[in-house]
Amino acid sequence: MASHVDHWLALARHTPLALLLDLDGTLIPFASTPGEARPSPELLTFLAKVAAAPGVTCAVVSGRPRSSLEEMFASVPELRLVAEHGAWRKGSGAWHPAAQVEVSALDELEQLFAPLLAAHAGSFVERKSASVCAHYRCVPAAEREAFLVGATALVERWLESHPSFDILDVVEAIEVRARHVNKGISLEWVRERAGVGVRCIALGDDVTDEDMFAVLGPGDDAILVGPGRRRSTLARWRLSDPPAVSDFLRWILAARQEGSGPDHALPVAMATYSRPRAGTSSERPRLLAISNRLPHLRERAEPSDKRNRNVGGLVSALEPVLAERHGLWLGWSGKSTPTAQASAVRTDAETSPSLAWIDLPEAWQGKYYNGLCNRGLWPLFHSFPGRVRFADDEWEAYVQANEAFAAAAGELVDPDAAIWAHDYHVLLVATALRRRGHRGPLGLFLHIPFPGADLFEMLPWAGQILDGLLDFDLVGFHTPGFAANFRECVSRFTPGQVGDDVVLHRGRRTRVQVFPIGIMPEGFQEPAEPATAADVAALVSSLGATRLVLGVDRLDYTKGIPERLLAFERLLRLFPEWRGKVSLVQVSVPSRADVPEYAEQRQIIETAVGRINGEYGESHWVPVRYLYRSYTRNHLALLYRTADVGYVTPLRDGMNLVAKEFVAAQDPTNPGVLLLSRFAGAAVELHEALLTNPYHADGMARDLDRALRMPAPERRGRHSALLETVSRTTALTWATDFVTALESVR
Ligand code: GDG
Repeated sequence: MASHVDHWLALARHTPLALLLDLDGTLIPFASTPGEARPSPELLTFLAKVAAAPGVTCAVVSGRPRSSLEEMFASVPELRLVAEHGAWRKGSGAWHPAAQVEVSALDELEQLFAPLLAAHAGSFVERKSASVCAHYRCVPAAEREAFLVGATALVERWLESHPSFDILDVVEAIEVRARHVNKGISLEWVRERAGVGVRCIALGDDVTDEDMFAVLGPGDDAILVGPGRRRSTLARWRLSDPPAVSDFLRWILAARQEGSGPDHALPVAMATYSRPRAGTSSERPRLLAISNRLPHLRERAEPSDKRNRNVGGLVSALEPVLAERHGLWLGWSGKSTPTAQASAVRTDAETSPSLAWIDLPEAWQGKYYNGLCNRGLWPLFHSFPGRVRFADDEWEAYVQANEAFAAAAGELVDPDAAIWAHDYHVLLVATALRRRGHRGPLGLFLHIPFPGADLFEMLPWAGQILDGLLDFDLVGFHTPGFAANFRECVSRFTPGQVGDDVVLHRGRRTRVQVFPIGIMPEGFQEPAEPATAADVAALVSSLGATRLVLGVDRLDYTKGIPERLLAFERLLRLFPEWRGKVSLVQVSVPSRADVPEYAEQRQIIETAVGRINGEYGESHWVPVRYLYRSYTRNHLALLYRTADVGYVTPLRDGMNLVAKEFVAAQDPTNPGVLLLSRFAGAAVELHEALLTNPYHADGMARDLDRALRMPAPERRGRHSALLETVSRTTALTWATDFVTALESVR
């Protein structure tokens, strides 16, 4: 116990010190109606003393409406007040709103309660700015269950079409509130008022206080107020009831008195009922990666296709980083459940890295994955507004899928573990994790571009997505341009304060940083296996050309494959001397085939290939060989090495790893030329590539001609500079840099 007292003495004597005190159930006991539960005159006098103590900032953080707090604490102007679970705050002057809320949605919900209120005497609805609270503490005991069942059903139906709200199980009431308004957002506000180096103590009794506990820093502490083992909590300490809270505050004041110490015992006990989980803390992972798909189940590789397992740069990069930190990787199995819920989380520790996965309801495949992700966010973020299509039910499925990932994560790691989320499928996972009480560092890396503000504004849920991103502690992008777009969107569409590499929003500090992803170059420098060598030799001889131009992509409209074919066709027309001498091999890996735009893209490509071969082909020469399939890495590496030109011309791309793989695979004594779209993220780093504009067929044809004619010394010079870049910033440095930044965010 002595060490507990030392801990509390150190904290109590710290300056500045902030006390965040919930009201009902913490400072005062519950009564039959909120109106009857009030602080006594003695308590008010005592709170005035606490709030006036030098170096102490004292805030009452309550779910009550402003008017109620205003009236109760009128005699204690030194107290800071937070009303309606964080929606309003009052410092030394007037009340200020903390966030915007869809008021009309709450009006609608309030009206839906009317028949239920009429049927159950004693029930009433309390309307707040960011929530609607249906109280049943005065409903006769025999009717309470009926009221609860009716109210829960009503709210759950309403929530199906209002995913930005959630339901709170508060004491003797059901409260529906805007997700982004919670007591956690008041912490940063109080901190700012208390001053640099502040340590906080938060006290509360119900689930809404967990939001406050969740955002406490390492020097802070939380105390749950209540009689016994009622529920799981993030608080390490416990106080039995409101009188014990007053005793505790008295003890704190006494500890701060110079020369003397507390004259009564510390009433705080170590909580014995923290979050129940399987395994001991030391066995549970300290780092969790979350991505939609798991490495060996990615779109380009079926689970049964062993050739393609674990070949990607992401896997090779994360594997050592996760292993070193006892990490785990969570994703969607790609399989569906027949129910409306995600499956329980399953794990496989035999793989490296260890994997965990959930199955998602069948309906979500179309709505969340093919819908919002691949027909909404993907084209929008890649600046293809004409292909964007949004639907409310898809957004709802997206919110639910993010909830499901957060719920699974909560099963797998402790609330203080670091979590690294990947890509546009899980942009809301931090919000869901925070709500569930996660307080460890949360990071997101976006593998695709971040669009400019004019495009981003097309997203009907732009505000929610930005709020979701700003619930992470660290957000990473491939290029400074994407990071700048993000900052621009934040400053245009949120009240957040935007700095060079930091955003302050709703009491959270989010670091915005650039981490260009790389590859593991060694994997593309291994000698070809004999069967691979024979296969590639046969392919080359079947073409009948001496020069080879190579394209390798997932079949996706962002990759600009039709534009690439068109430019190759223009090469044959503008520079007829190349006819019979150069062939284009285009490898297109099947992808998202059940999304109509992708099936259509395949048609367009096959038609163009047929047209070019029909017009230019000879019995001894095939202008374009189109391979709609995937290859092993060893096979790809030899194709890269054999090619004279790496034809990497996406219309827009986050990075483009094929460009880097092509560089890594070249023979340095006789390297091929990388012809790279200036709209790939890779163009920011790979300056020595020949940069081209895929929207300009004639220009790209001329660049292709230049690449094919480039003299060996120039090719070698460009390649050695490119190889230096590709070898310096690898997949491993990328993952290590991100995780190191993530672990040090707070
Ligand atoms: C997203 C972003 C960003 C291709 N064919 C085969 C095969 N591949 C591999 C390549 C490469 C990967 O697929 C493709 O990566 P990209 O970076 O080019 O593109 P996306 O799939 O769109 O990836 C992108 C990336 O995330 C990482 O952040 O660079 O901008 O869009 O590694 O080698 N792999 C195998 N067989 C094939 O036939 N095994």
